[in-house]
Amino acid sequence: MGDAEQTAFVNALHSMKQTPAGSGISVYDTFVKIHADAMDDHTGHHGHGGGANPAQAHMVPTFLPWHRQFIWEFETTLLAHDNTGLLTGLPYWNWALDQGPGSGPWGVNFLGGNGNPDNSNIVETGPFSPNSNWFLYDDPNEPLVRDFSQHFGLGTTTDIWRAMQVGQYDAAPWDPSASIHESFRNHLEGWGEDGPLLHNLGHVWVGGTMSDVSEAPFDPVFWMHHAFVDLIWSEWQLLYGLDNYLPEDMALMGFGADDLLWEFGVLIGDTFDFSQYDGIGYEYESTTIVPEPSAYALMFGSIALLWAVRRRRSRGNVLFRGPC
Ligand SMILES: [Cu+2]
Repeated sequence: MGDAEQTAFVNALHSMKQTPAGSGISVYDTFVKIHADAMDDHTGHHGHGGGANPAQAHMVPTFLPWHRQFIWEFETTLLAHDNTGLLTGLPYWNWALDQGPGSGPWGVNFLGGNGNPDNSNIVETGPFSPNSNWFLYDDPNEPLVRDFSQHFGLGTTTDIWRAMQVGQYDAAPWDPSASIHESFRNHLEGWGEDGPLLHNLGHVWVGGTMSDVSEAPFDPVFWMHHAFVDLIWSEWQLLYGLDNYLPEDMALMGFGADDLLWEFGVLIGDTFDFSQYDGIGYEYESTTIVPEPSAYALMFGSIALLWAVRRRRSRGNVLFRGPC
């Protein structure tokens, strides 16, 4: 992403944050609230159960479809708030490649850096600091907080490769205890027995706002993190099949491909083909075939070359998600 695109991204986010939605909160905050509310099913019960409207966002097979639809709706809204026409889609944060506190999203003109440990880890640099009026919707005094981990690293290309070896989408009991050797979804979501993996590591590593599930999308890096998680799922789908989803219908009430993602009013199965989305679809720059681990690291290292090639393709009507 060039400087001008980064600025366009920042400005579009602020435009969403300043535009009121019908609910009395802003367009941006509406998305934060959808994610917070997704912890509960329609009866207000925490976690997933057998209700007609189960909680589908986390710790269940629909983790990937739910977030695919969620960031798609965010992305199309974001593009409507970009008055430069420079944005082609969400950027993604390739944390396997950009692991340092000074690389990837963390520029002073982009998402800002780590929080200040001497001031409650408040993010004081960049355009999402208190100076830029970036506060949580339900607590107008609560700023963005980051606490880059001293204890955990981010997922690596080898970690991604390991997840890619799991050819089965999910496994009973369809929750965080599903074996990461049998459940690609749980492996990528990151509920490892020995500590967080991949998606969860991203949240834990950034820390602060990102490590609180009811606030995480308040940190704009959330969208770039989930775009990369979605990229990994999309590459898995290209290896194992777009419709390769579990559980089968009726095996777990509310989680079959023919069931509804009820916040969004689309079928779970409607999210599988990312090239045909809402009649538009999207694609990622740098889609790769998964080779052996050593070659995979090499591939990620040389991805800039692939981007250059794919950049020249006609974009047509398709949204384009590139690296940040
Ligand atoms: Cu989430």
